[in-house]
Amino acid sequence: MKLIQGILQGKVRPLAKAISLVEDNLIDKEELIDQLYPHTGKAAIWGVTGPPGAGKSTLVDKLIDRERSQDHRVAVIAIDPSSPFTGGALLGDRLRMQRHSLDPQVFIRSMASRGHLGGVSWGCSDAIKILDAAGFNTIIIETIGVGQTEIEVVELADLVMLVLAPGMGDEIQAMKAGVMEIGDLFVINKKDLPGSEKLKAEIEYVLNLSSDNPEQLPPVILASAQKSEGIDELWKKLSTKYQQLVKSGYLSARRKERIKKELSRIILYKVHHLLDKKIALQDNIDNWAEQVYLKKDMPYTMVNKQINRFKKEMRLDDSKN
Ligand SMILES: Nc1nc2c(ncn2[C@@H]2O[C@H](COP(=O)(O)OP(=O)(O)OP(=O)(O)O)[C@@H](O)[C@H]2O)c(=O)[nH]1
Ligand SMILES: [Mg+2]
Repeated sequence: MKLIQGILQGKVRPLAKAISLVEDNLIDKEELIDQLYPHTGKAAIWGVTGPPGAGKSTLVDKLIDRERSQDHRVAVIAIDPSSPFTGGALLGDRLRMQRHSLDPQVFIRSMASRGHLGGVSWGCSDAIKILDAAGFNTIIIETIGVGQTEIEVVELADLVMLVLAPGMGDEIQAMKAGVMEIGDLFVINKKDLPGSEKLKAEIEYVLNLSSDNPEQLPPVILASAQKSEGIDELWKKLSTKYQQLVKSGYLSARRKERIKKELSRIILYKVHHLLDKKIALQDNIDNWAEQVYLKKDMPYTMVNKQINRFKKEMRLDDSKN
């Protein structure tokens, strides 16, 4: 396939086309992904998350510089949390990193987090495979860390960087609930603003409390993306942390876990569609609802009747289920 050749050569047009294909979740993508898959596994995948406006994109922009100074090719996927129809954050993220758009070794793409079949992580995990096969050394996924979708996306990364900034008290309280555990590394951005030292101390305190191994606490780094301060330290810590993950075997464990989740998700998705079709839900649901509304049938009786009909059609032996 010409598209595959183009991707393996790292050409921008085929890349963009392939990512659109996975974004729309078209069936043609399956062959594409499977053919690219043997070429994947080389890229380092960084997840960057944190509350809105913490400075994630500005930070990513600066990290791209550091990566480029090592001659690394970098791809960024910015997950746009708005609906596919508004595209607000998309514009902000693009602007923040715009100066790299002329560099052919940097690829920046936004993906909508809502309104797509199978959810964002599906499209995103395929996009990562495409970029990986295209030979990008580093793939950065930026998501806004508030909801479940974002946590799912972060699960696609090898290493997760949580970006916080002073003056966002409520968000940080909310984040402590679930998002704190997923950070391999913490950045307190906007250190030029008051309250950053205090926030760093707070985060370290929370991390200390929740950790069973105080020796291995994730690093907390003060930075100012805007003023390019602390970027070198952050970048070095990122590299060290990544090496640690590789050496400890933790990276391969994480990747296997990811494959497990992905296979489960795809299987369940496909089974769901198969069942939907077999049971002819869409064709019958109005009628079934009417029967239940008129109390001619009870809800569970109705459901079990349909399931039994389906089992018979599929010749599923009841005793085995
Ligand atoms: N004072 C200060 N402002 C910063 C710093 N870094 C980023 N900003 C500003 O903070 C605002 C948000 O920055 P972004 O990089 O877009 O933040 P983000 O986390 O990507 O935002 P979303 O993607 O919308 O969640 C912008 O106005 C930046 O210029 C910093 O170190 N100090
Ligand atoms: Mg952003």
